[in-house]
Amino acid sequence: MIELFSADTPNGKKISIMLEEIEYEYKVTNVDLHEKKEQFKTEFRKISPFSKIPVIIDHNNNKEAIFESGAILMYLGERSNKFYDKENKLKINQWLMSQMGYVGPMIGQHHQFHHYHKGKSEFGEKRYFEITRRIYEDLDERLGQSKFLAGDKYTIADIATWPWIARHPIHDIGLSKFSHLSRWYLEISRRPAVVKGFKFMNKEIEIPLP
Ligand SMILES: N[C@@H](CCC(=O)N[C@@H](CS)C(=O)NCC(=O)O)C(=O)O
Repeated sequence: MIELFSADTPNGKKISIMLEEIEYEYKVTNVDLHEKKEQFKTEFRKISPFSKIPVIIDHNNNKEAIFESGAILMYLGERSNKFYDKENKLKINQWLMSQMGYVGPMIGQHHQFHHYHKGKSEFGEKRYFEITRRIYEDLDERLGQSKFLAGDKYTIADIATWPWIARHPIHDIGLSKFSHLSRWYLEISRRPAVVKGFKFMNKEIEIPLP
């Protein structure tokens, strides 16, 4: 059994979707990031040095806590032998690392300036709006050449990126204007494991359509 320490965020959803995809049994422990600020509790910091979700503990294998969503996806991909083909590892790693180092952090700033704290910084709003638009354009271009991010097959790179695009209603970029990105987004949205993993903390929410 895998224990998943998480919250209902794009980084959190990456792991619930992966666990659903590989059909591993898992138990979710909610970490209240806002009211109780449980990420800063001493016990949690022992398994997450930067006080961040997601974290997993694989009770059937190494029993060691694993933090960082990219590292967790690689671990689960290797352990299950799914969505992380050895022959295509170099490509998958590039698209996964781009998500980890660029797509997620930049869109995350866009959420802060454009959605959660609008009016606080004109510079921040403009900067991250533009960067998010460029990310949509660049992903659209890639997905015009390739079925999935790292090639013909759905991989952990798609699993890492999709939950960020699933917040498109608050981005105000207009996902439907990007035909290849929309095609990829919709195709992944129809996967039963994605539908289940998306609702891992809130059964009421629906995947937003472009
Ligand atoms: N690079 C990390 C980022 C994780 C992250 O930013 N988690 C956020 C929620 S999406 C968090 O735990 N924030 C709490 C905090 O920073 O206090 C990963 O991908 O696992």
